[in-house]
Amino acid sequence: MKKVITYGTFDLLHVGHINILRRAKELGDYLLVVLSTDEFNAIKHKKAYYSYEDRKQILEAIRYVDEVIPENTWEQKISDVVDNDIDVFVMGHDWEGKFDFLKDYCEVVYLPRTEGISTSKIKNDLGLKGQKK
Ligand code: C2G
Repeated sequence: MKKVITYGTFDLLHVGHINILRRAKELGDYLLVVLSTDEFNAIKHKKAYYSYEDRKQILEAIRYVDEVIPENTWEQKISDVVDNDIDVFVMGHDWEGKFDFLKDYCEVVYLPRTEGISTSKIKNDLGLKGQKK
């Protein structure tokens, strides 16, 4: 079984998220999503609208997603890949090059982002400007 892993906050779920999850799943048989906790989001200077538990439940309802586990630190990726027998690491190309250290442990794939949509854009368009991102 070819196992794929990806990471993110996945707040205010939109087609950009669905597109990366679908394409990630297409690279294997099993997709593990490592979901940023509310505490880790604070470290990323992000504030999700939905709690970790709600974002986890939403992701688990997506056909492409097989498992969701918490992302608590920047440093957990090597152990996540090794401990879960991961074959492919996938991220959007806004992260191009940032996780190449994982090439010692698995294939690393950066996929094009979906243009014109983002959680920040949704918040801005809804007049939530100035809210903590
Ligand atoms: N994404 C995309 N197209 C968009 C928006 C997001 O392809 N229009 C992708 C991102 O490139 C990322 C994934 O969707 O691969 C999740 O995006 P975020 O929830 O914004 O995650 P991020 O804050 O980038 O977290 O340790 C890694 C971090 O947790 C990544």
